[in-house]
Amino acid sequence: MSKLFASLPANTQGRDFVVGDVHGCFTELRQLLETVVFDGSRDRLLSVGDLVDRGPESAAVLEWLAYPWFYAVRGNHEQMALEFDLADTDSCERYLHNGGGWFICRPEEEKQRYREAFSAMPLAMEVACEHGLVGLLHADCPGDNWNALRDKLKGWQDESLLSEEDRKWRYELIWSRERAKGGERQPVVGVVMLCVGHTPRQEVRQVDNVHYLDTGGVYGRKLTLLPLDTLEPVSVPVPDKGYGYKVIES
Ligand SMILES: [Mn+2]
Repeated sequence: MSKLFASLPANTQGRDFVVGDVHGCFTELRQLLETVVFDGSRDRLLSVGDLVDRGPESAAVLEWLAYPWFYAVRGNHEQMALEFDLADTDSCERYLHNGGGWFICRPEEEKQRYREAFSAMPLAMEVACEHGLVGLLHADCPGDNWNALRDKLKGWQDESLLSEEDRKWRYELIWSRERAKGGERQPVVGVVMLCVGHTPRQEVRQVDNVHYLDTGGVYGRKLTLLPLDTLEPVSVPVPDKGYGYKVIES
């Protein structure tokens, strides 16, 4: 049984950092860690999901997920890998279009190793820090209530047995751009801040108490790390890898 909601205790020894959508740009993630002098014996790295697809080093995700200091929630791209079905032409085309070629072409036994790792990624995570409780998930908090989200995810015993309604709710959690595009939402109750990715912007920005950390690294912009103590974003540029088709709003 996978654990779909994770709670991390406060890190009393070191620092916590949250990284935006990596999308296979692990070289730049290493550069970021060097920039902040990351110490794996006491610091922790948290991810808002979408570690894979489009970028050149997606296959390295297993190595990263195995690090004891690395904690990642599942993004819509990990979910696409989980739902990918070679026998379904539509799902193949959709995943290929979304940068999943690296996964689609792998032998079945390798795909299975990735599926096991992705299905073990929680859909949401919370971490206690000096500012209060911080939430992480990929796109948005359905219902704008963290306590309700926690209760719901803790109550899910088997993800393969979800009702249609719960599948829609999960879809919103990892795919929604409603708030990011100015839809009418409320601040998320139950956390001081919610860190998300999914909707790339030129800079880190905040809508209500939701912080958008995807700064379009894989689109030739930059990859960004948010230290949870200073809340001052740190970025490294990412060379343009030819995926610059996506419009990034300022
Ligand atoms: Mn995404």
